[in-house]
Amino acid sequence: MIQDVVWSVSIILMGALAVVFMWVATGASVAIANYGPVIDTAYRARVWLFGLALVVLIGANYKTLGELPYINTLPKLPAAAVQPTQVVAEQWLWTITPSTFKVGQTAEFQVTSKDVNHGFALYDPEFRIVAEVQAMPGYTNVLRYTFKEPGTYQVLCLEYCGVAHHAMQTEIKVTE
Ligand SMILES: [Cu+2]
Repeated sequence: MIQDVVWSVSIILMGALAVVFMWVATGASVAIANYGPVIDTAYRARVWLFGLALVVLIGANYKTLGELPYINTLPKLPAAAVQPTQVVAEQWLWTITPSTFKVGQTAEFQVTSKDVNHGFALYDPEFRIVAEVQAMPGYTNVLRYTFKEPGTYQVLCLEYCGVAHHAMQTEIKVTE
């Protein structure tokens, strides 16, 4: 539902922008006439290139925006291959169920928030960020990650969410 609204608003705004560009481009052709045939040709080529870019960009937006939300485009894996994992963010803690995994297991994090936007960020045992997705109230964002090494992974919040944002942290244990 909200996706349809976003989609319509985007199309209307892109259309309005296109009209403004057309208007400017049309007005510019009057001034070009004073600069002789060489510049005239260059400007004409530029108008055509701009038109081409416009068509390509509108096409690309039409193709990709229509596929939101991206969960619908995730490849279908057999149910046994992924471990559904609930991630609920709230000021200022994470609730992750389950929070222990085995090496080679793929977690399908289903990430949402009880209050404001948070940033779910997963760090490996060397504290390198390996996965990240927004935690948003009213949405469930899906993120898959296959654990490649054992140890203690950290989950931190990457979206400023209030005074204790920096303390919003938990752990995920991965065993052999
Ligand atoms: Cu935060």
